[in-house]
Amino acid sequence: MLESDSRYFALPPEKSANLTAREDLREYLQGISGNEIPAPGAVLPPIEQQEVWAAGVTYFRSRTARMEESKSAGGGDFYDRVYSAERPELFFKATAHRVVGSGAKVRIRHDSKWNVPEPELTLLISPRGKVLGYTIGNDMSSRDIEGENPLYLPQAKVYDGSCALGPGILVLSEPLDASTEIAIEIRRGGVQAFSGTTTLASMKRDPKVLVEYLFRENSFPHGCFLMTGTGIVPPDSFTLAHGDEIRVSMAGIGTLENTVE
Ligand code: DO4
Ligand code: MG
Repeated sequence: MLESDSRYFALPPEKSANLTAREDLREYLQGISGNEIPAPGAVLPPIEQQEVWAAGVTYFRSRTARMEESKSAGGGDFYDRVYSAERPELFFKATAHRVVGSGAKVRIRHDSKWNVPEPELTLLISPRGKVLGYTIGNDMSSRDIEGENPLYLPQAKVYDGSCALGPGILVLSEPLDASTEIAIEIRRGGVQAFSGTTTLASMKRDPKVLVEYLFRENSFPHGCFLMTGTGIVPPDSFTLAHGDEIRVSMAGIGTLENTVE
């Protein structure tokens, strides 16, 4: 499916592999402009066989929140060190079957009591390491599990329904403007429970450098997604609850909407 100015068009699978440039998409859209389809309730995540990776502690807010949550594990000065280090933190986040699209349900772990969404600019990268486009990612995270011991990071981050991507891909090879805003709103029982914003200007790392590190000694025959880290963390008193509605918006990409199962 293709979205253009909030209008939706069917995209046959055999076409999707060949439409990688913005010009191809424009041309294709012109040819099918009569075939509009209704706006979908839930859409599939824009992923096929790619792995999803993530960068961590790329914003000061993430560093500070993590130092706070890992106090009982010794204060977490490693978060401060990774924030300042030349080498970024990169970790494996999800395979496609753990990823949900917009309108679908994300999950929190049953063995965790402190959970947050992490709204993140996410890059779609070609097998050759070229940024092809951008989407919105939600890196669902269990703060108590990560805070107990940093070696538990994969359990805090990787589980079924731990990752949302979408609503679609903004096909664009140029960098997004630093003033681009990421906004999140969480609603509980129809009432706003948390909202926050940041801009890409607050990201400490250049996305291109994150990609360069990711592709060192790693090949991605199908390309991959790279979440670029969160700059918004709710206050420590906040945890997600079942039924919460999470909306993450970025200009030019749209809104990724998910309910907590
Ligand atoms: O260091 C742990 C994970 C960090 C992360 O996911 C983020 O900063 O977004
Ligand atoms: Mg994250």
